[in-house]
Amino acid sequence: LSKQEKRLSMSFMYVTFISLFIGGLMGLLQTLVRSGTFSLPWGIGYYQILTVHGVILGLVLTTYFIIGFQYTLMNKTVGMSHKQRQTAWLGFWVMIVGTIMASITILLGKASVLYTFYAPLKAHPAFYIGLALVIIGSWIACFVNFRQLQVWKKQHKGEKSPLLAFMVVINMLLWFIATLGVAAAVLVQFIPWSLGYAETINILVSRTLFWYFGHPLVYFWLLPAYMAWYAIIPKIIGGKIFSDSLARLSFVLFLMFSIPVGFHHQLTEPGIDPVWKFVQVTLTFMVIVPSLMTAFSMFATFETTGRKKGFGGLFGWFKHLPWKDVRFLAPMIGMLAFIPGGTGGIINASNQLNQVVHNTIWVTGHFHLTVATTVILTFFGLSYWLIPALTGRKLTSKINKLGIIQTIIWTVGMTIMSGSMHIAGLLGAPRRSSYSTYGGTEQASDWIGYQIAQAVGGTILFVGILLMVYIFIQLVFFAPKGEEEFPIAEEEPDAEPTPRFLENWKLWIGLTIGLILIAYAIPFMDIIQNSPPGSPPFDWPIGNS
Ligand code: HAS
Repeated sequence: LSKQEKRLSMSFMYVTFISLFIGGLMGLLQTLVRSGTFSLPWGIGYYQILTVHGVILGLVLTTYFIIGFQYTLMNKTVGMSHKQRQTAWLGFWVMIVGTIMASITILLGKASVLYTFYAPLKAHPAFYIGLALVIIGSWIACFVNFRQLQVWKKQHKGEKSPLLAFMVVINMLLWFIATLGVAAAVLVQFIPWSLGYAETINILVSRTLFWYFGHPLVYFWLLPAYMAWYAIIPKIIGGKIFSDSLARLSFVLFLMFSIPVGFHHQLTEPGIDPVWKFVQVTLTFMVIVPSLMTAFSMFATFETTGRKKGFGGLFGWFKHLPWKDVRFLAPMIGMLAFIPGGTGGIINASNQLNQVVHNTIWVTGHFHLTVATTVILTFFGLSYWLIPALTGRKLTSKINKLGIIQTIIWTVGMTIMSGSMHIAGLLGAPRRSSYSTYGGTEQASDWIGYQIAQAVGGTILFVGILLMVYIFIQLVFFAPKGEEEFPIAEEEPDAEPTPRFLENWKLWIGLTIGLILIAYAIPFMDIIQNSPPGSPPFDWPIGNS
């Protein structure tokens, strides 16, 4: 990687770790408020900090880390031209302007609309314009990545694209197609409404467009973790990629099935025909398949590597795993967390069970296991070698030890916090509520113990965040200079050749669009036709209604 390429990726990393600190602090404050023992000072609102927490960690940290990491992968595998780098910088600055605009409105209390920001909650127009800029900036990153692979393909006619480049392009395609929905809501509904050009807004349309984006968003977070599991972890444990074809197929399945499933977030929502909810739940169960393929593949990688190293017996291979290497341990705990995290997802997606858990703090527990453990621990695991590789330093054994302590703190804190969220949710405790005792009602007294446990877990997690930020500073400024290994695994030498159709982009994009039309076209038209008078979908300018 050239110096300029390293600087580009690092800029994204700085935003990531600043976000981690700010967002984490807000999380700590929330758990303290919910414990019933703490009130926010200086008139700061609960929903204000909840919005900062969700937007900064769920949207800003993730997007910046992912784009920065993916640039590194693309530059390493297929290269980046001068012009592409300049365009990438343009995307970065557009995203920064948008992020600053949206952050200021939230901090001033003018956009306490939560990270899902759909109507009827309304924010200052600068919040939506900021969001639109972040989306546009990220699209620039998409097109830079697409172009990088296209140029490489032209120069390597007939060759199979490098696995990691293929995966990045899938993730960016998924992001691009998904963000079209939220961009439409922001541009056509929210900006005119918040500026006062429209008097009303169609809430169901705004929520449907949000969830069209909101579910693939979670796979946009997950896929970079899967890139690491498929193609980086095998190298760290001294093995090879189990199957290039299986890895590509699972990514293709994510592209096709992660988008037409948004209704599983709207199962309790009136105004959507149950038949279409059923269709989308069926598709949700399809998107579980590539995760099961990934689980299979990971076990296969661990076992084959162990057996090659001579570890026999049913579980002998387990011993060879480098448990003391934080580059392995952190993502591995992430994988383990995905077993209950994914199971929780399957529970959420099942209609009857969703009636029990929807809008309870169980859902918050679910996404703290998935995004805030599986994904984030994998991102931390990547950072231990990625940051020094970008800053020209070395991961020392002392930092490695600190990393292991960080991983343990995170695991303990999250087990306590997310575990009590799951239990309190089953007892009926609502999510997104600033109340803790509900005026002393009997039912709330069942929850309060778990809410205190959440605060204990949240405090432990905040210590973990402080330690991670300290590690980041060490890796950027103080670790000894040197060359850190960039671990990309190779395929097994005797692997079957990857079938060519897996790179048939027209086929996969065509099928994706087809599935989206099947899942959304008719119900979306129904929603618009059945909207009550006075709530047209796009009431703009005033008077059209
Ligand atoms: Fe989810 C709500 C369904 C996965 C994130 N989800 C959310 C929300 C977020 C979120 C943020 O159907 C809240 C949104 C809001 O604010 O309202 N989710 C699913 C399903 C899956 C799923 C079916 N979710 C995720 C992932 C997320 C995420 C991934 C973030 C990264 N989710 C739902 C539903 C709701 C929901 C409903 C709405 C609830 C409501 O009513 O509001 C599936 O993708 C899960 C499939 C995963 C598996 C696990 C495979 C296991 C693997 C690990 C193997 C381990 C190894 C280690 C190899 C089947 C791959 C072994 C090693 C040894 C040493 C033993």
